[in-house]
Amino acid sequence: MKKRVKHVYAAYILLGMPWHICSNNDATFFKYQYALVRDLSDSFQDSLKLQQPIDPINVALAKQQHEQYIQLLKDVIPNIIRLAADIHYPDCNFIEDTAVIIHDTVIISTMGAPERRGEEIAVAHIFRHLRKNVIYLQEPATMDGGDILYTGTHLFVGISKRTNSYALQQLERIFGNTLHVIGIPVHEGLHLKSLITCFDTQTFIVADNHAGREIAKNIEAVTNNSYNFIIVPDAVASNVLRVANTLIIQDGFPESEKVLEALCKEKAIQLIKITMSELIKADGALTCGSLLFK
Ligand code: CIR
Repeated sequence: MKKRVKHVYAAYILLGMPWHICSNNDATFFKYQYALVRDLSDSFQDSLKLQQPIDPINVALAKQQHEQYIQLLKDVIPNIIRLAADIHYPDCNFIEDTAVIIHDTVIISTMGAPERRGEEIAVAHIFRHLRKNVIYLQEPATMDGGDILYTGTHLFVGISKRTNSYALQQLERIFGNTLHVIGIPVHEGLHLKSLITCFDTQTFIVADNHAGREIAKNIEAVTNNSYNFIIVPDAVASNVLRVANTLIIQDGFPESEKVLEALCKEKAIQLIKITMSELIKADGALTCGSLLFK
């Protein structure tokens, strides 16, 4: 597998060869009507962190970066629903973790970190108001939305520090008749999507590290090689956000940017870069700042 991934990577860099042409279905799959976002809390300095950053978080700058992210979403998604921050929840802007949305069904998380439990209340309220089919995960299941990777065919569930196998079982019960629900162990980093995200419905962007390769290998094995993998040298840069014909990536990772630029050029996808330096310090990235749905 390692060889195949490397080969694909090299092909892209050296030859710019396409091996899968993006279909219109991809643009439809990633076309959203709504983005649910939550403002960044004044208490963001106290957000959970896998390790303390060398330079402390600049909360004012974090707010600016989060604001830019929301403004960017406004350009590509017609309706933005914006929740106010809650000072009691320093991580509340990372709204992706509170829920998983598959068509009209919304699974409300019991988040893996006890400090974050309660953030989901305001989110569930919105989805009930929108008349979605709201289902609450039941204890002892814990789940963070950052561990859920959905491609339309497969629902990959990262079994991580935050999401456990009880959550996998419950998701299998709910979606197992219509989707392949597959558990993927996550041995490093915070979430599955800290290491792998969708470029399109057949192509993943994966971190070039041991954990990223293990995940890619696992996905290849369980799906009988159904997906392509594009590896990027910076783990943080593996978290990209695809919306319709646009790919949002993180600024500041030039080597990864080259790979993603070539890919977008080849597939006629618009590339937009955004700086997330302060959110990264709290292990956040691009997907975690919104819940996107139709
Ligand atoms: C946490 O540890 O829960 C937050 N500081 C970061 C959550 C990032 N969430 C995500 O990528 N889905």
